[in-house]
Amino acid sequence: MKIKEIRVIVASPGRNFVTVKIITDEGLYGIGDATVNGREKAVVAYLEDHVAPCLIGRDPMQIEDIWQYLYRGAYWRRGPITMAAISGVDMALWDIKAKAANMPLYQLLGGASRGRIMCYAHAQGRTIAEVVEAVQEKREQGFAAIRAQAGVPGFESIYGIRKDKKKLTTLAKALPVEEVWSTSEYLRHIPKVFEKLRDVVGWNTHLLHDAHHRLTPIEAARLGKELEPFRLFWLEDAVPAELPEGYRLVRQHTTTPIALGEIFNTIWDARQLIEEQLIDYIRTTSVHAGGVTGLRRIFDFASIYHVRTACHGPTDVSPVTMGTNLHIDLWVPNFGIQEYSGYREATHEMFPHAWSWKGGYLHPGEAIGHGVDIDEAVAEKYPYKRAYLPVNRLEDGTLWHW
Ligand code: EZ4
Ligand code: CO
Repeated sequence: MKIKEIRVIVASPGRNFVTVKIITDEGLYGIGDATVNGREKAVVAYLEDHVAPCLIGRDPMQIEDIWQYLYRGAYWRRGPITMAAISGVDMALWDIKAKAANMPLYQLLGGASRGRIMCYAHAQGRTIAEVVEAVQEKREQGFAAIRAQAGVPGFESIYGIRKDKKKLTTLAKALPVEEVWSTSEYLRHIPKVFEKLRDVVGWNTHLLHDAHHRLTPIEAARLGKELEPFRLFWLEDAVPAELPEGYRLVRQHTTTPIALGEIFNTIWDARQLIEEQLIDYIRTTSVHAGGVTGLRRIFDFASIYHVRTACHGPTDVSPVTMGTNLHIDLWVPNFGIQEYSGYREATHEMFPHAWSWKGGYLHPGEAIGHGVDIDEAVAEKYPYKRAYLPVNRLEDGTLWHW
């Protein structure tokens, strides 16, 4: 079998997705996700100009060799753009291999270790009352685990929460929205949110929170400590992780479990955090951390340090990544949880998929391959639109972490 053609499809059924389609001379094809939110076209150029020409004519069964060829062979290793391109190719090749083997991907990985995959939903609101309502709504839908994000009084927009129409105009111009942030106000407010949530929902629902890289280690340590009475499932991305040893301080001060790694691209980004047992959940996901090949390596490594998996699964990773993650989730022995933000109708339409969601649980389905396809005619209806994530500033104007 030989790789005959590689198509890179960019479409925006509500948000931009970059999809790789690898077609073989035997008619089998595979699909991969290569989306980097806000920098999509860089991956498209990387794939079209630099990757595809090298792969035509190669044997698609040689997944490991192709992975190493694209990783070591580029000389310039790692980084989100390179790794998204490798991930997209890798997912498509595993899809082809599983189709050739006439098996769902999870069978090739070693078979199912569980019957269903626990996932968590997002709930958010500007006021505590709104957050409570949003969490209750997710509970009614059957979610056993819910990430709660709250606005901070006096601040217009906080991560994931936006209210005014003005912001939508800025979004329409497709430039980054600017938000304003105060760590001290946030730290005072968040424990009150979880105190109220525990009062209302009791102890049978897992509650999670994402600090989105905005704290210093000592601030994260204090937040973790103050949240201990409310028994969070985890505190996510408390501190930027370029300095992994910063997490030692967090760890020394709190028993609130720590989750990290949605923006990591390789095992090297996660190595020290895992080895020193500074985190409890590793959040790498197939589109950003090297596809099935990269993710499997990270997760096996994590398993010997008591670190469990928690694949990133926001709306900006495509249903192809979701499907791929679900096959890994079903197999991986040290599974923790899967993030699931859901998708718009147009996204489901563009990516027909065998995976399914019911209440708080997901399953990859029994289709051969990873079970996710792309409808190229539907993709044509939704052309790419430039779009960015917001940026974040302190009240004095200093650029901060979003
Ligand atoms: O903000 O994927 O846990 N989930 C998250 C996400 C990220 C987006 C950025 O593109 O933090 O919602
Ligand atoms: Co996050």
